[in-house]
Amino acid sequence: MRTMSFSRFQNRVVVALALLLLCGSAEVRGADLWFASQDDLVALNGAPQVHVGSLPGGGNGFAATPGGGVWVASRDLPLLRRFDALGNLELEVIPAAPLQGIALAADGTLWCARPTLDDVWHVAADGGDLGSHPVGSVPYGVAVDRDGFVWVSNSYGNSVTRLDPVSGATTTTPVGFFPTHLGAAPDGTIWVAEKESVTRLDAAGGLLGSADAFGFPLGLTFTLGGEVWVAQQNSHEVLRFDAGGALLGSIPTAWRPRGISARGDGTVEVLCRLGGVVQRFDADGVLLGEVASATPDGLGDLTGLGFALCVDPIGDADGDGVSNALEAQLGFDPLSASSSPATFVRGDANRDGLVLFEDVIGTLAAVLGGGAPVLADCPEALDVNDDAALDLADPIYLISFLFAGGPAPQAPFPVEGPDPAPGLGYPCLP
Ligand SMILES: [Ca+2]
Ligand SMILES: [Ca+2]
Ligand SMILES: [Ca+2]
Ligand SMILES: [Ca+2]
Repeated sequence: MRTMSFSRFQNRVVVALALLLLCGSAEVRGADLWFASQDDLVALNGAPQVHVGSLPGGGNGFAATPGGGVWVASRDLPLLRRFDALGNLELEVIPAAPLQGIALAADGTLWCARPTLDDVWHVAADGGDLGSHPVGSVPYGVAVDRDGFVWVSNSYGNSVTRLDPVSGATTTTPVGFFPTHLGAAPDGTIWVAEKESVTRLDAAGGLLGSADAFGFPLGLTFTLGGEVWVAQQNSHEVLRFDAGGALLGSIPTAWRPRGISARGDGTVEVLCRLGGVVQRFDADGVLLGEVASATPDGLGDLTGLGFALCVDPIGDADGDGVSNALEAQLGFDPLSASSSPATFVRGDANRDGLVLFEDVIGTLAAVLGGGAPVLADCPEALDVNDDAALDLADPIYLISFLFAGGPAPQAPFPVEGPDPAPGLGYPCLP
């Protein structure tokens, strides 16, 4: 009797815990933005924010993972933690020294700057120690570029080190005074925030140029639209640059902006540490709204867009079949499967995935006004030569390809994909 009632009690506890877990997971759902608020980890998916768990010693370096979780390096303690997309603590590693910037590589390993050891430390995806490489004096920021090279700013050495992770070879480029955070752009250039300037390097470490920035720039991010936004903590503004390094303007923010990260929907969020708000801007710099938070902080990739665009452009973070870089180029969200361009095979009139003689008939019928049903949803697939005109040249092109060794249909072909130039020609609906 006693045993039975205890077991019923146990069942109720299990059900209650399951319900609690379900409610919690529904709120976090792979954060759009991760950051630290004092000693808490916060997930922001619009408002309200969710305080996920505690971050002993605060949070400094952040690296969102493709799975929706995040690595966090503590600000005050030698402590590295990884949380999954629901905010559950997955891993806890105690490094030999406190960490500063951290960055995720395409293979899932993590690179961490260790200022007091003058090195960069390599951590396996399971938290294992993969060794370290000496860099310059007091390393601060870390970035991984699209080719897998690791970049480290040496804040006291006034230089940037490029590390080949395979051979361990390094090259070092002198830059401006007190370089801090840095990032590798989608085009492979390296952007470095310094005490009074922003410096650009090419993919080999050559100096491309430097812009004055007297507000102590710190965080920087690469937007979906191809701009570079840099938070200036002392002048309370964000500088906007084009990909070539030209200054486009500045956006006023709340007090002490430090962390900044672009989202896959084209917006950008700024952590205003002393203003006590996270501000969200549209792609033109218009303030869309803000969420109050106690000393919001965190540098690095807070959303996962940096990883998707800059480290793993050929990957498909959201699994919708279109690569991260192509989605960004077409204006879709690389982090959301519900935002995807329609895909098709050019020349495939009946949309069965194959290009055969029946597609010649379908294309011919559509061009001659036969009213093939496909015209309603994907006329772009019928524009076989992709010249933004539907005419007899298209079925002729297809016949020539299928039966006379003529050139293949233009992209996307033969693998299904999105229209590479959707601004021209015709629509294609999913
Ligand atoms: Ca995708
Ligand atoms: Ca998508
Ligand atoms: Ca077909
Ligand atoms: Ca055509």
